Amino acid sequence: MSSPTDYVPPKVWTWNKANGGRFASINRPIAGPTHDKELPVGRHPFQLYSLGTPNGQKVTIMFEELLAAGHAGAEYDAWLIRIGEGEQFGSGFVAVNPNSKIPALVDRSGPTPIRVFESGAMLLHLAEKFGALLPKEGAGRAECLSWLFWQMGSAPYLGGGFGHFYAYAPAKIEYAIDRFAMETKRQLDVLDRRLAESQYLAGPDYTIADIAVWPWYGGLAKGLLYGSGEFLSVQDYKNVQRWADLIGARPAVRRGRIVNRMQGDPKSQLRERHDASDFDLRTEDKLAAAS
Ligand SMILES: N[C@@H](CCC(=O)N[C@@H](CS)C(=O)NCC(=O)O)C(=O)O
Repeated sequence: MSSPTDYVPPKVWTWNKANGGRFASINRPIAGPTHDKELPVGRHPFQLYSLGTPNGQKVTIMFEELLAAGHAGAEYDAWLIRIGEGEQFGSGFVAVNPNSKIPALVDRSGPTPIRVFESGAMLLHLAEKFGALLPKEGAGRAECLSWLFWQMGSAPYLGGGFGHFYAYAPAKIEYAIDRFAMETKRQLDVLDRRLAESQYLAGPDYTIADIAVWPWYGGLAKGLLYGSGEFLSVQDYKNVQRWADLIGARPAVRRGRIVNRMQGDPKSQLRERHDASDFDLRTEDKLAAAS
């Protein structure tokens, strides 16, 4: 193993603004808004403020699935929040999500707007509201919620741990990459074993558990996250591969994953979504470019 750094933590931590990391310009040790900025409000019952990262994709995929299933009340406006420019610290955004992270949702379908933050909470809120994609009771419901919360607890090791140290940190630290690569592979194996015995994560039916897990672990399995497919030997996880392809082929998933997208081929990006017709004639181009 390469030698560890000679860093000795001081008695009291202080904020080193220019730490050289990819997100040094937006990371802060304090919460709250940095500036006044109202959020725009569109005409639909749901207002989503987001970005097309895996956490953002969960919610746009959920909306597209609900609409595809005929829940017309699930119409939504998806506004772009540029986290690289600090828009998550605007006063309007912080009022919806005090944690200053995308996605943030306002449910305006009733007399009083309801704020929802944390993507897992959004999936649950929408599933309960529309009676969709969540088993109603018993073991099926418990299994679905278990995998949903598994994703919320596990992905920070993948993104904030492995992804950060493998792709974004200013130095390659063997200890950190090794620790989080091991945990990421362990998580892939957890999924692989589950998907060896079950068509979908919660059982025979597609649910919000699949919608939560797919953008992270499906993307990872397909080599789309951090350029790490070969490093992690993702092709070895055959059941995850089968499931990733199955979910990825769903038309609603193909639409949802390009909403609020800012990276990759410009043809693969639908930066804001305010109407079903925004998936215009170029949609096939966009969907093809995104895969
Ligand atoms: N647990 C949260 C995680 C959200 C999250 O980490 N969002 C990231 C983008 S994927 C973000 O907004 N980062 C901006 C920042 O940290 O300032 C969720 O699932 O909603």
